[in-house]
Amino acid sequence: QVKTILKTALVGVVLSTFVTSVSAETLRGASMFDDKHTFTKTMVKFADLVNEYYDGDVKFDLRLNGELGVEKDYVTFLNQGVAIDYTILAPSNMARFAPSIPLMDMPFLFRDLDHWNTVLSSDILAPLEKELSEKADIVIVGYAGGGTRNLLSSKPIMNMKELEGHKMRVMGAPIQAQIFDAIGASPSAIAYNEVYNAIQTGVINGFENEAASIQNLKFYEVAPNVTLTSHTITVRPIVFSGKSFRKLPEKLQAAIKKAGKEAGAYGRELESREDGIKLKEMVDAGQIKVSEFEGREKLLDMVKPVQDKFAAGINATELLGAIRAT
Ligand code: MAV
Repeated sequence: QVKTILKTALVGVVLSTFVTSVSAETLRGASMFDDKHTFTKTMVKFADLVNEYYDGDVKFDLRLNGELGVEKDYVTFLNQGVAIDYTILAPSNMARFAPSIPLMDMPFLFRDLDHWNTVLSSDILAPLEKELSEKADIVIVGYAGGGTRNLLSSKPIMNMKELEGHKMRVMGAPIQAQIFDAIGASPSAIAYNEVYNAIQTGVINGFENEAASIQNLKFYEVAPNVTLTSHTITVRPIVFSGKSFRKLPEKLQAAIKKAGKEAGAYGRELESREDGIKLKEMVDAGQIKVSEFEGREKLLDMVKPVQDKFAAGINATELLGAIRAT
C-alpha cells in the first residue's frame, strides 16, 4: 500500500510540474478605478501589447474598482510577491520601501508638460528605479500619468490667506506633507479610500488630485472647489513585482518591458490630453467650481528649499539639479 501511495504521489508531482510548465501564465493586476479611468485603460493596453509581442500563452486578470485595495496595499503586495503581479501607482505611495522614489512625483518638480515629457522620455530617473528595485523589489516597466494635480476643497481657497492652516490630506510620503506645510497648509497623510469620508465628516477640508481620478471617484460630491495650483504633473510608473517578474520566461520578460514602455506612452498621451477636457466636463455638469490661486509664483520660492533639503537627504542633489536643468 505504501508503494501505491508513493507511486500516486510521484505521478502527482510529475503531472503538476508538467501542467505548470505548459499552462498559461496568468498575471494579476489591480486598479482602484473602473474601466473608464486612464490607469485602467493603460493596463488594458499593456496586456494587449504583451500578447502581441509574446509568442507564448499569457493571460491577464485585471481587478478593478479597488477590489484588491488601494495603492498603499498594492505596494505591500508587490514587495511580498503576493496577490498581484503588476499595477500603476504613485511613487509617493512607495516611500516606505524606497525613500528616494517620491522625488519623481514631488510637487512643483516640473515646470510644464514639455519639461515633464522630456524627463520621462530620458533615462534621467534610472538611479531612482535602481533603488526601488533593490530596496522594494519592484520593477518599473513604463511611465504613465500626465494629469495635473490641483487643490480640491469643501470651501474655496483662492489665496495665501485662505490656504493658511487649511486641513488637507496628502499621500503618505513625508516630502508631500513637508511641501504643503511649507506653503502654509496643514497636511496629514490619510489613506486614499478614507479621503471622501474624512472630507464629508469634516476631519479635513480637502485634498489634492487630478481630474481623471476626481471624476472617476466623484470626489466633487464632497469637495466641489478646485483651485488651479497645478502643483504636480503626475508620474505614474507601471510596476511589476520583482518576485513575479523573475519567475517569467525571458521572452515574456522582454515583451513586458517593451509593452510597458509603449503602454506608458499611450497612457501619458491620453491622460494629459484628457485632463482639461475632464475638468471642463465637471464644470459643465455643475460638479465643480474652478478658481485661480492668487500668487502661485510665490509658492515655487516657498517650496524650493524643502525640495533641496529632501534631495540632499537622499543623496540626489545632482539628480534634482539635472531634472531642473532639463
Ligand atoms: C490619484 O487617484 C492617482 O494619482 C493615484 O495614483 C494616487 O495614489 C491618488 O490620486 C492619491 O492621491 O493617493
